[in-house]
Amino acid sequence: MTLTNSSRQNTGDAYPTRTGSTDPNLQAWVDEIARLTEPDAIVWCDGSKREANELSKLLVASGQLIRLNPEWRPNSFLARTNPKDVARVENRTFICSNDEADAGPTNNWAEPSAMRAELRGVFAGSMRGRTMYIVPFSMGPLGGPISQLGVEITDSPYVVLNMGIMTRMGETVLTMIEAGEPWVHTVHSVGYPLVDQSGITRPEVEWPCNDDKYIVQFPDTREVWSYGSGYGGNALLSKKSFALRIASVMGRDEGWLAEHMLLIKLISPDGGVFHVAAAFPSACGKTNLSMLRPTIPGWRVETIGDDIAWLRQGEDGRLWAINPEAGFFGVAPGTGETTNPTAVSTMWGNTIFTNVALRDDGDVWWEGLTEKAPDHLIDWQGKDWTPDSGRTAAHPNSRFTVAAAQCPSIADDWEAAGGVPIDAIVFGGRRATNVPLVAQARSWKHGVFMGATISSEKTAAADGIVGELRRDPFAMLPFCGYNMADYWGHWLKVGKELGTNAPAIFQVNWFRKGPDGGFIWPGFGENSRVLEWMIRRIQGTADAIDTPIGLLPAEDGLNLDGLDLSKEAVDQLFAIDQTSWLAECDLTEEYFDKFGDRVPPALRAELASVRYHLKD
Ligand code: GTP
Ligand code: SPV
Ligand code: MN
Repeated sequence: MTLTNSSRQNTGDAYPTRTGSTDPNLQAWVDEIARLTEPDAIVWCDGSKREANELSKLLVASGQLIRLNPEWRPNSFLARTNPKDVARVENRTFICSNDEADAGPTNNWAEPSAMRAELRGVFAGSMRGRTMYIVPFSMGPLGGPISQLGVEITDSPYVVLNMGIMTRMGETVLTMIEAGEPWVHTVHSVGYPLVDQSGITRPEVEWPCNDDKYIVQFPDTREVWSYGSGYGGNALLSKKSFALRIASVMGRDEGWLAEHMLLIKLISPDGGVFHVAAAFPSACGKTNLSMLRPTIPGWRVETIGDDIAWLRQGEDGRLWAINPEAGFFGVAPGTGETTNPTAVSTMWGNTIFTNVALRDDGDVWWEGLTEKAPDHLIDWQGKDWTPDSGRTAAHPNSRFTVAAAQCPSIADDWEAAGGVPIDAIVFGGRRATNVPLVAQARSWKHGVFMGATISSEKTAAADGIVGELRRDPFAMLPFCGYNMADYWGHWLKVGKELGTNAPAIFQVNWFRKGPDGGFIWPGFGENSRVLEWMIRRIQGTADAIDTPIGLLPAEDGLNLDGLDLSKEAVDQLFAIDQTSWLAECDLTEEYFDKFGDRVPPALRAELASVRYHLKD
């Protein structure tokens, strides 16, 4: 749909901003990108409330955002993307390391100078008729010892608004850069110039983007270039591009870890405090676990992060972690009062919704928000919808963007600059079969093996066939900025440094299915039972049975009090089928072989040990 009210008429001078930077490198880079992309105006973002208000007003006026009814959802907006721009595009995501082998077999690689030339071609004039925004941001608390700075240049005010929620964004970061702090360069264009080469204008559209997309990381120079998409993980470059792909390379070089992990503080009935970091693939339950309300008496969970963690060994020898983000970009469908009431209360206002449905009363709705759907909605594509339409009202990967500070379960010290000390690391995936509800690794090496061999059914968070089983080591398949086998090696090295201070490692699976095809485990708040077992294992108060694939809860070890789950169902949750596990080992060997001799020998040894015990 085209819109008559072009957004470019009144952008540049909408609010007072600085006009440049005293940092010569930053200024030269901005000038260079402006020369290449030819924007109408340049705006240096200050991160103020006023700026966010001006931008949202602008987007509402141009029809690119819908203001929700403030009575239900103050200062909140709905964005509907182009139906072709709804998820991360993994086949257009590139790791352009100087050496192809450093990208490894799981990443798309392109030769850096050839890619730079290609990018110069697509970015040439790509911001014509638009405003170019300079978005300075900090990942992690400003000035923290684990924190890092970045700047995103973007021609999307929707991106600026989201970055204002997802990061610590604004003027202070520019001051830090001007004082000499290092920073990561990121450039983004939706790839929809409003003026062509010969000066002919075209009208603005509801969701500008381009069929041709590029999400390009240059790990050696720590730069990101993103073109053609306005969607979350493709366009909010602080998130997957910087905080995972680039940061994982920084971590490899500097001895720390950048992970696709949630972070929680767990408080036991006797007041014990524990911190857990958990990696699950996209749309496999991180946000839900980070906001979990325990069903077992006396336990509390507080939220620190829901998607990304940066972890580093502290002076005390333990592993400490921060959430580098300041907001949540969460999956809407399935988020409701019964599953994740904390998320529902977090988004009471000041929230941007993307691709959810619009209610007649000007509020939002998606599948799972309430049990019963409203009688009439406008669906995520702007079409009339009724419960018998035969299609979902919200896109399966529809999302909410909201500040972490609004979360009622946020931990008091979630912004502690030095982070929190980690007691347990958890790996999970979506597996209908084989993988038990919970297993503990016998050692750090075995834990790294568990992480390296995660498989999960594909979700709507990325382009592709939903449900297809794929390997997703450490839930980092789409996010590791270097050779995955080297990354496993890096994890082993970090474990060696940590020694006896290393956290315990566990594997979980909330998604095992029974003979009727339904999930056996009730999940959500009941996952607290699994967390309790982990803590008791760490404290040495819970027994485990040693099985070929890891340590499983002993008979009656898992607290199932008050849960309506048959003995048969519990057996199904923990069943280890020898034949299918041996077949799984064959697939693991095939998978390892893809990485040739870069696979750490310790992981091959772990595989051999699992096989040996299975055949016992
Ligand atoms: P990304 O933001 O893509 O990284 O996803 P995520 O890992 O944060 O996943 P999220 O918590 O948003 O959950 C994704 C989907 O899984 C939602 O539809 C949830 O309702 C569903 N889900 C989460 N936890 C559970 C669980 O314990 N059991 C079941 N059956 N479903 C769950
Ligand atoms: C994911 O896909 O893991 C997300 C959403 O958290 S995105 O920001 O699009 O990557
Ligand atoms: Mn994620």
